[in-house]
Amino acid sequence: MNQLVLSVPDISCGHCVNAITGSVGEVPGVSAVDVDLTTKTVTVTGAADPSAVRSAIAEAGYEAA
Ligand SMILES: [Cu+2]
Repeated sequence: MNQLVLSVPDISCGHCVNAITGSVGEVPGVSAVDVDLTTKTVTVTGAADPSAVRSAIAEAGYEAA
């Protein structure tokens, strides 16, 4: 099972966490999403295409560094 860790500096509150979790969770191949408010990172577990994960984060209104 692959794991992808992306830094998303604009994560600032629970709303951000929920928005990104929901959007990335819909990407095909994603089995788990963990958004860490403290470290401002998004950890994606599964076989998802990394570019699709980045797009989902962008659709939620954020940008992966
Ligand atoms: Cu927020």
